[in-house]
Amino acid sequence: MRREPMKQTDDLSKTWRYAFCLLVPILLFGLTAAIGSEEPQGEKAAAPVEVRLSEYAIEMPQTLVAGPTTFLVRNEGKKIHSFKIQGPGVDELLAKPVPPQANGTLQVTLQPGEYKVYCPVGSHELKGMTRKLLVTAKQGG
Ligand SMILES: [Cu+2]
Repeated sequence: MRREPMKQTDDLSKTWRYAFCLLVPILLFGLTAAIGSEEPQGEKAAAPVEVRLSEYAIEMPQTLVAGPTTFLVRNEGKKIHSFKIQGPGVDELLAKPVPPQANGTLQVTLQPGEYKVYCPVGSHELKGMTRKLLVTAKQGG
């Protein structure tokens, strides 16, 4: 019987090639899974919308995109203020008025349309603490 001297090394390289072929897809899959799992978070948790209250004005964006929205309301004035929003599907008021230099948050789900935002404390609305907010439909959703 004749022995084949090459067979041993040939088998070894085959084993290595096999292991390599197995390893690469596992690594690639792990990488893709890691990247993929981060995407939905950015889509859902939109950054809070900042609202600044003072005597007697409300500062905030004029337009927003529809969807779940958190308003971060900062009272930068010297008097107690609050924040109320009324419009399509929404009639919400801060749980409690915001003392000077304090914050409050209000979560609502905005629909496309026009909203009224104002401070319901005393006659602050008449003094200027009122404005309109335009909500536009979400793009590509
Ligand atoms: Cu006010």
